[in-house]
Parts: sequence; structure tokens; C-alpha cells
Amino acid sequence: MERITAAVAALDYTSTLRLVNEALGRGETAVDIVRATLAGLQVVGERYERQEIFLSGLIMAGEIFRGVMEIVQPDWESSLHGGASGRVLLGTVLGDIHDLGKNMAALTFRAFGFAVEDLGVDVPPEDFLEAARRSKPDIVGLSGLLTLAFDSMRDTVALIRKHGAELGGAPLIVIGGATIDEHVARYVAADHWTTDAMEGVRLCQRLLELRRGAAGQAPALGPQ
Ligand code: B12
Repeated sequence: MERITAAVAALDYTSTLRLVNEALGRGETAVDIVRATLAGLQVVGERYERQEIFLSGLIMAGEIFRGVMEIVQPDWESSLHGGASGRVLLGTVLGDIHDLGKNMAALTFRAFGFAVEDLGVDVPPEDFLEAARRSKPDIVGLSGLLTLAFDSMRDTVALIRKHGAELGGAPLIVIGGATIDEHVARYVAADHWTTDAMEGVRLCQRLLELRRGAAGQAPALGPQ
């Protein structure tokens, strides 16, 4: 796993895919392989900040992640189990085009039995609202990695909340992305936040069960 992280960090496409294939062959899980890949992407991001690599490096990192997902996707999906289902409206917020995390969140929600409407990237708050009026989602999932995306998230949350009554009850609003933390979640006024698709989707399942069930105390803000 450490070698996968190191190969991603070094932007070595060929070695990463070879190591991932070897790891799967050894019986390692898709979840652990994805975690090791994400750790490598974290290093890539830090190298970019230190200007050791440039935009082309970020593009390469994205391609590496795509390549890894192509290999592990069947295992990722089969390791998940459908449970409480619901409707999810998902998108990357205005100003942000990072979509790998959003796509993984969509894949994971679907594998858990949720119906997902994916609005794509760079989605303005008004488009989220229009789609929410149409589909009356149980959950609105906002993805974003750029600092400037936090304002878009905040605007989207405020707009959805303002029109909650028209949406058949206020949907739960969950935000996700590598740069999200508790402070961002509070700034955005989201119900919950996550940096891990699997954890985020499980949390949504639990929250919907609580909401549908009788009384229950809502879990605390953030990953469980
Ligand atoms: C790959 C990458 C790119 C690729 C993206 C390719 C693509 N199709 O998405 C490209 C080259 C396009 C790119 C562009 C840019 N990038 Co970029 N990029 C990255 C990098 C290296 C990895 C991001 C990634 O895809 N990770 C893999 C995914 C799977 O992880 P994830 O998004 O966190 O998603 C996981 C969870 O968070 C969760 N999740 C995500 N969303 C949601 C939503 C819900 C509802 C749920 C439940 C879960 C969930 O599920 C996923 C799996 O667990 C990061 C570094 C980092 N540390 O993340 C920088 C990074 C995000 N980029 C950065 C920057 C600066 C840029 C650019 C501005 C560069 C430039 N000068 O043009 C542009 C922005 C363009 C724009 N307007 O959006 C900065 C952002 C800094 C900041 N705080 O603002 C980062 C942090 C790098 C850095 N350290 O400086 N980038």
C-alpha cells in the first residue's frame, strides 16, 4: 500500500497500475487501495503547492486516479451493500471542475441503492434549486475542493434552505471533498461533511433511517 502511495506521489502511472493489479491479486480490498491512492494524491497536492510540479502534474494525478478506479471499480461496487435507499441530488459547485470525488460519491451512493441525479460540475446554486424542485431529493450532496467553492457551497445551502418548504421537506445537505473540514462545514452551514465517499454514504444511510424512524438523536456534525 505504501508503494502505491509513493508511485502516485511520483506521478508514475505505469508503476501505480501495476502495483494496484498486484495488490488486488493478493486480495487487498478496493477500499484500502483507493485510500492508498488518495494518500498519494494528497502528496501530489502538496508538491503542487511547493511548486515542485505544475498543472500538468495535477492533470496526470487525475488520470492516475481514473486508471486506478477502472481497475478497482468492480471490487469497490461488490463490496457495498444496498440498504436504506433514497434520492440524492449531486454536483460539483459553481467555480469548481474537480469531479473525480463527485463521481466516486455517485458510484457509491448508487451501489448502496440510492437513486442519484448528477448535475455535473460548475453547477450554480439556482440549478441545484431547480433540480431539487423537480426531484425532491432526500439528500443534496455538494462536492468541491477549491477554497472559492466554499462560498458557492454556502450560497447553494442558503438557497436550498430558503426554499425548503417547496422541496417536500428540507433535504439533508452533505458536503464532500479533500479540502473540507469541520470549519468549512460550519461556514457553509451544511448538515454534514465528509472526506470519504464510503463513510459519507453510510452516514447518509444512518441519517435517513433516523429521519424515517421514530425519535432519535441526530449524529454529530462530521465523519462518524
Ligand atoms: C487531480 C486534481 C486536479 C485535476 C482534477 C481532475 C478531475 N477531473 O477532477 C485538475 C487538473 C483538473 C485540477 C485543476 C485545478 N486544481 Co486541482 N487538484 C487535484 C488533486 C491533485 C486531486 C483531487 C482529486 O481528484 N482527488 C481524488 C478524489 C477522489 O478525492 P476527493 O475529491 O477528495 O473525493 C473523495 C472524498 O472527498 C469524497 N467526496 C468528494 N465529494 C463528495 C461529495 C459528497 C456528497 C460525498 C458524500 C463525498 C464526496 O469522495 C471521494 C472518495 O472518498 C488535488 C489535491 C488533493 N489533495 O486533493 C488538487 C487541488 C484540489 N487542486 C488545486 C488547484 C489550485 C487547482 C487549480 C486552481 C489549478 C490551476 N492553477 O488551474 C485547478 C482548478 C480548476 C477548477 N476551476 O476547478 C488545489 C486547491 C487549493 C485550494 N484550497 O483552493 C489542490 C488542493 C492542490 C493543492 N494542494 O494546491 N486539479
